Amino acid sequence: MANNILDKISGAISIGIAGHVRPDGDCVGSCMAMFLYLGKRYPEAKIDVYLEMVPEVFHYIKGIDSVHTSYETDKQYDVFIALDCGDLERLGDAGTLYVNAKHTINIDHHISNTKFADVNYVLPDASSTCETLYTIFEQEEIDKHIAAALYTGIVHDTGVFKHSNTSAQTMKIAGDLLSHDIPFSKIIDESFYQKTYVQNQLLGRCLTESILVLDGKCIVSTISQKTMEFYGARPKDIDGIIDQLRVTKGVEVALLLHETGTQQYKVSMRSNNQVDVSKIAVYYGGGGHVKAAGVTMQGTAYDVINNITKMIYQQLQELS
Ligand SMILES: [Mn+2]
Repeated sequence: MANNILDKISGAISIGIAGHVRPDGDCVGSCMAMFLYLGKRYPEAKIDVYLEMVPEVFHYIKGIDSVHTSYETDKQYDVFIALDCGDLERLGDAGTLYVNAKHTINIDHHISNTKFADVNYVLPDASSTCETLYTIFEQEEIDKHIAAALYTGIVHDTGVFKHSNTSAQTMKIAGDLLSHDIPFSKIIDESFYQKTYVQNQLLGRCLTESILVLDGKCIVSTISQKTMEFYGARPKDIDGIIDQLRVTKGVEVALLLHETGTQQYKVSMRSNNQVDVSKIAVYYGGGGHVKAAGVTMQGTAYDVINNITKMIYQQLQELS
């Protein structure tokens, strides 16, 4: 089955490739791996890859400079390939190009995938779209550059082989990719762990100013608009701080309050075990998953913390 997925491509003069809006590592990695692979297999074809934007951290991927970030919507491709997209909507502005194409292919790993193409290849047990692609590509065509792109996607979607989607198969594939002599330490550090100086300063402040409540079961930190302005920080710069708060020993729930207006806070919540933070987020009009949720709330920081910790306390009481 896997080997036929790309059959429609042979003979295609023009091929379009796109991933989802707000591209992450797996999206960028899979689009670039496909771009490089098809470029080798079908040198006569004109291949375009589209992404809404390209995060700077993926600069090391070969061909990244040829990504199109604007869309000529009147173009018609012989084949258009959607990668790492659960549904057509996720393609964003590339959706028009996709719909206009003569043939469509959808390759993904989301269990919720709506199979919206002529040819669909979805592996819900795969860690990432990059892992899925590995099962399609001809082994002898995988070179160092394709391997680096695939490895990037696997690393990002597994949180560096940590999340529960990491399987024995994932590790085997990652191991095989290493045999292509890719700079794996550099890929992991530069695209995943590296922070800017400002990001580290904000992280440091949040950790220093954090407080423990509920007998050490809950950790809370707050970032004011003033602090954000002081560091010249963008909202993106506080990504990941909540995860560092969460791994504090003894903590069950971590809360990060980001002041986004007068008496308005964007609250991120993470739970380690039993507490369902999505219940709390939904109660206040937000949403998310059992262990990761968010909500925007009005009031002073004190009010917000009080209201949320009360609900965490209730859940902890019910569980004990
Ligand atoms: Mn993915």
